[in-house]
Amino acid sequence: MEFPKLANDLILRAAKGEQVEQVPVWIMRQAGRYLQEFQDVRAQHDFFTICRTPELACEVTLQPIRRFALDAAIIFSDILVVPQALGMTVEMLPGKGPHFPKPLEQPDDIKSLSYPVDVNKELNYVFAAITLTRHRLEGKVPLIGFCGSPWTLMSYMIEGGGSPTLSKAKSWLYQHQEASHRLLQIISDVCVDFLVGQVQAGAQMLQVFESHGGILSNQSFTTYCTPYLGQIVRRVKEKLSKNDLPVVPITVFAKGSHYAIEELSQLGYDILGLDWTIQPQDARKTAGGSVTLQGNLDPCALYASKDEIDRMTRDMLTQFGTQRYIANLGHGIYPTMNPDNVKAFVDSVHSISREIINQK
Ligand code: 1CP
Repeated sequence: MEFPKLANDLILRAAKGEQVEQVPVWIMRQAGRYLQEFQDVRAQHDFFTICRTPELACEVTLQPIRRFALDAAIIFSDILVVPQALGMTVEMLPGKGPHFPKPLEQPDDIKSLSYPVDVNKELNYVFAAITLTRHRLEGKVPLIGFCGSPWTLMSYMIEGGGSPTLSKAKSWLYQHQEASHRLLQIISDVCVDFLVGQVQAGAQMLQVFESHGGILSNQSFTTYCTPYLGQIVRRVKEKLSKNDLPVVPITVFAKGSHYAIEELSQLGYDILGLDWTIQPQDARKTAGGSVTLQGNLDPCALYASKDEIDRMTRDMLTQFGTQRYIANLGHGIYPTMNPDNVKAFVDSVHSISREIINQK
């Protein structure tokens, strides 16, 4: 069945480096706890039940689109659906976050993973949610699919949840190098099929979240992140074109990996997501002109007054420039954010960027 015709392709044009008349904007974690309507759904359903029920996942994906003039929707899911597909149990503890009752403790535990994974069976619910959402979006904005990066997922699978130091997962990189590469390869293989499946289901852009890259040394990043991130983008694009699927723009967001901007910009990703610690002009210089940049307002900046948000947005747009750029926060929005401030940010990006472009 055909999907409705796309009315707003601003973000796809920015991704490809085509001219835009205003800067596109979306917000990492735009569907979630800061919205009362999400809390209402969440009060009735367990987190992973929402992910696994296409009607519910679709509904919460659309919630921020109804409220704000966002230029993209991102499918409601979680990066931890991939460890689940590999046979691991993951629970979402209210107020605490993800919890793996049986994390990987030693290299031998890799054998307990269910691999290879038939993603069409194990992650079919994500594909069904994407297809449903593409229809319900009625072509208003493009739909983004996503996955976690191999290292970020490996770190959760070993730590068993969030951790400030990731010392258990990092110790594998120093004690069990061969097993680390084996695990990273297994996760990469699943990510490739998962991303291709999301495009087949209707995703019009993809993002890989390397949320735990910044905790590594530059050298560990180069050894354990870059090769797999490169492999993923290369293999996904090859498979898409071989299967006559659209070769959609792909973003890599590596939080905290300021030292890796140059290597990340050379992997074949169309868009490089930046956290708020990075100077826009430095990133532009290091990444070169052939990738689109995305980011990077400090998520906390949205606690400021609307006038301040306006001022900081103008500053950000002036520094990034208005072309080959997608506005976003430098990381996910906080659950205690006032939605009015989100609206102020989104509207500021549009009005100020139009003003700058029209002045030229
Ligand atoms: O709107 C959207 O962005 C779509 C939904 C989405 C996405 C893209 C969710 C819903 N999670 C994610 C990605 C995700 N999940 C990442 C990458 C982005 C990032 O760095 O923030 C990561 C690291 C996770 C893992 C995860 N899931 C955490 C972090 C835990 C930690 O401390 O390490 C948490 C708290 C979750 C749960 C979660 N995922 C999503 C929501 C709305 C929630 C809150 C859970 C709830 O309602 O109880």
